[in-house]
Amino acid sequence: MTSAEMKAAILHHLVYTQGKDAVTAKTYDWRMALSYAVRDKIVDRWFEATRRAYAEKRKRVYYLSLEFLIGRLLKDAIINMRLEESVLDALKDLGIEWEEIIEDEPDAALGNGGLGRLAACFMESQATLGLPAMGYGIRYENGLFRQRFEDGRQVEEPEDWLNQAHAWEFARPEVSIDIGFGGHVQEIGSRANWYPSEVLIARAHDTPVIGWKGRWGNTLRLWEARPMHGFDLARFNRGDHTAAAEPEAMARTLSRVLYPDDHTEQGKELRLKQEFFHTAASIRDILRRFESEYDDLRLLPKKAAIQINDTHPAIAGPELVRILHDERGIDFEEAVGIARNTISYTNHTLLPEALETWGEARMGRLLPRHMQLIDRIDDLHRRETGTHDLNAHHDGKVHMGTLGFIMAHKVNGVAALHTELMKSTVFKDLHELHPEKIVNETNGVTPRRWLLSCNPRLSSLITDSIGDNWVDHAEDLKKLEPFTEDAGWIEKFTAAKHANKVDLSNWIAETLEISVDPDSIFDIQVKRIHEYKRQHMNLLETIAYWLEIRDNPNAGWTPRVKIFGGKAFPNYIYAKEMVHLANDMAKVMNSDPLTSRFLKVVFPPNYNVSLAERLIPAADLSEQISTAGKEASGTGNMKFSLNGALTIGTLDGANVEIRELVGAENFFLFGMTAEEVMTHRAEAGHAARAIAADPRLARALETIRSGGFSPEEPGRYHMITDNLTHHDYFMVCSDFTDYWRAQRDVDAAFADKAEWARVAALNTARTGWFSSDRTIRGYMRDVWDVEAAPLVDLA
Ligand code: 26Y
Repeated sequence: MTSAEMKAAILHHLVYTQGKDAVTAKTYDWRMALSYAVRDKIVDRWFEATRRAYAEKRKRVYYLSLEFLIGRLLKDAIINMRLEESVLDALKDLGIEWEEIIEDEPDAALGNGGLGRLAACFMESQATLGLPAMGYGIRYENGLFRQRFEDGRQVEEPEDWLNQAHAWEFARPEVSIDIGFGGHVQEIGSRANWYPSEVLIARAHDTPVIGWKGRWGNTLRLWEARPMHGFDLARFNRGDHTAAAEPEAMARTLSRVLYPDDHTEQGKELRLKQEFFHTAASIRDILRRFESEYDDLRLLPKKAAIQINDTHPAIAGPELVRILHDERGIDFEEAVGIARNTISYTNHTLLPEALETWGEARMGRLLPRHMQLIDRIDDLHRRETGTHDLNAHHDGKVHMGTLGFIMAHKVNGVAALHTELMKSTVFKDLHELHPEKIVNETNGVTPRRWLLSCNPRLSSLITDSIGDNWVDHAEDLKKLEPFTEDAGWIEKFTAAKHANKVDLSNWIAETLEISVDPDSIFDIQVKRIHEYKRQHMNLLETIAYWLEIRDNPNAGWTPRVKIFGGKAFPNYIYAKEMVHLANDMAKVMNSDPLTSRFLKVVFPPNYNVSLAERLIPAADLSEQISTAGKEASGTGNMKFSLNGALTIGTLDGANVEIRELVGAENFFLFGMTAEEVMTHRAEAGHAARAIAADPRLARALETIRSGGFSPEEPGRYHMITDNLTHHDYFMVCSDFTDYWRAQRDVDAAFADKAEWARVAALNTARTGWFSSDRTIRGYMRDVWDVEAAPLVDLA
C-alpha cells in the first residue's frame, strides 16, 4: 500500500466512518480513522484464512480463557501488516503525530497479569504460525482497575476502555446463545433434562488477530452478557421506571467486571456464573461450528482441540459431557471419552490459595445437572483406575484442578521446574495413575510485540546484522553471538540501550517529576504485587544500600535507579502496604541530598502492557526474585532477557531455563532452591536467625520499624516488619544476605561497561527460544495434535 493510498484511506474513514472533517478532527478521530484504514487490510486476510480453514477441513484449536490481556492493538496491527512506512508517511503528510495517535488508544486490560498476557501472546503466535485457532473470552466492560497513588497509597479506579468506540471489534448480534442457571433437573434413565430458572444471552464480539506479515488471521471472540428480556415497557408505563431497567442491569453485571485478583480464590457466586457463562457459550459455539461441517460427534477430538487456561473454564468438561450425553444421546462413558480427548488443561499455579474450589451447595444450586455429572465422572474415574478417593467432589467442595485433570487428555505445566513440582506435589497421586498425562510446555512471549515493536532501536540493529528472519524464527537470534565479540557492534548495542534509557528518563521526568541519570543501572521489578514475588525483599535491599551510602557518601557507589511497577489486589492489605512503603521510600530517598546522586526509587502508577513496552527495552537489570517453587514460570523474565537485560534471580519458574540458555556465568543467581525452601521453612525461628546473622538486614528492618519512611506514623509498616521478623513464610530474611551479595556482584559487573554490554547482548542472542511460536509448536505436537496451514505471503 502506498503512502498516498494510506492517506486517502484515512481521510475516507475520517469523513465517512468517523463523521468528521479534517478541520475539526481530534486525535481520537484520527486514531479511529487510521485504525479503520488498517483494519480494512486485515479483514481481507482474516476472511481468506477463515475460508481456508473451512475449505481445507482443518482441525481447530479453541483457547478458552477468562483473561486476555491484549493491550493496545493499533501498532501491533500496523507492524504485522508491514504498513509502518505508508502510515508514517501518510500521518506526516496530514500533520499528525504518530506517537500521539498510538498513546491515545486505551490499553485493553481484560486480564490480571501473566496468565492473561500469555493468552494474548498465544493468539498472536497461532496467527503467525497459520494455525486455525480461536480465542474465547469475556468482553468485560471494565477491565483491570486503574491504579493511582494518593499520598503513596494505591487507589483503584474503574477502567472504562469501552467508553469510546472500539475500532477492532465486530459485534455479532446474530451469534446470541442462551445460557441457563439454576432451576431443576428431570432425570430420564441415565439422561436428563435441565430446566434452568434463569436465562441470559451471550452475544459475540469478534476481534481479528493478524499474524506476522498478515499471512494468517484468527478470531478472538468475546462474550457480552445480555438480558433475555430487555427493557420492561409494561413496568415503565406503570410508572416503575427503575424496575423497568432492572433485568438489563442484572444481566450486564455478569460481563461488567474482571475479578481483579490473581491467586486468592474468593469463591464468589458471580465469578462462578462468569465462568459458566463464558464456558457454556464457547462450547455451544464450538459444537455449532463442528456440526455445520461434520455429522458424527465422535469425530470431535479429530477436528477440535479445546485448551482450558487454568481451571477457570474447567466446567467445560461436564458441560461438554452434558450436551453429548443428555442432548445428543451419546452413551455416558463414550461422551466422557470424547470430551477428554478434546480437552486439555494448563495449570499456572501450585499455590494452594489459588486452586479453585466451589462449595457443593452453591454449585448444586447454580448448576444442578453439572453437579450430578461431576459425581458420575468421579465414579467412572474410580472404576477406571480402581481407586476410591481422588474425587473432584470431596469434603463438600468441587476441586476444579482435579476435575480439570480428570477431564483432560493432557495437563501441562508452564515451565520445566513447575511441571516437575506438579508431578511431585499437587497432582502427585493423579500423576501416578496417569503418568503420560502431564507434559511441560514452557511459556513464551511474542517477539513481534516484545522486541520488534517495543524496541525499534535494538530490532533495527538486529535486522541490520542478521536480516529479519528472526522475527518469526526467533532462534535465529543465535546468529548474533559472533557479533557480541565485535567491539564496534557492541558499541552500537550499547548506544541502542542507552537511547532507550534516555527516552525512559525523559518520560520519568515529564510524568513523575523525578530526574534520573541514564548512566545508572536501571534495575526494574514489574509484576503483580505479591508476597511470593518479594517486592519487599527488593525494598529492604534498597534501604540497606541507601543506609550504606549515607554512612559513607563519598565512596564510589554505583548509581542505581530502582524502578517498580505493579498492582496490588484491592483486598490484599499486605501487598498494598508494600506499595505504600515503596512510595514512602521514594519520597525520602529521592530528596536525600546525601544519596540521591546514587539512588533513586521510581514507581510509576498503573503498570500495564503499554508501560511494560516502555520500561522493558530500557532495563539493565531484571528482578526475578520470587521464593523458589512459587512462580510457576514468569514471562516478564523472558521479555527482559530478550531485550538485553541481565537477570538477578532465584531458581524459580522459567528463570531456571533462562539461566541454562544464557549461561550460568551470565546470570546473577542467589537464594535457596525450592527444595531448600521446604526444609528450611520447617525449622522454627528461621527469620530471627537470619536477621541476627545480618546486621544490614536488621538495620533496614529497624529503619522501617522506627518510622524512617513514615515519621508522621512510625508504626505504619508493622504488618510487614512483624511478619518478616516472626513468620516470614516467603523467606525474605533467609534469602536476603545472598540477595545482597548478588546485588553487589551486579555493581561490580556494571563497572565494566563493555563486558556488561556483551553479556546483555548474549541475553538477546540466546533467548530466542522463549518465543511463544516455539511454545505453540510444542502444544501443537504434544497436546493438540494439529498442523498449521501452509502460509501464503501478502500480495
Ligand atoms: C481463581 C482466580 C482467583 C485466579 C485468577 C487469576 C487465579 C489465578 C489467576 C492468574 C494466575 C496467573 O496469572 N498465573 C501466572 O501465569 C503465568 C503464565 O503461565 C506464569 O508465568 C506466572 O508464573 C503465573 O503466576
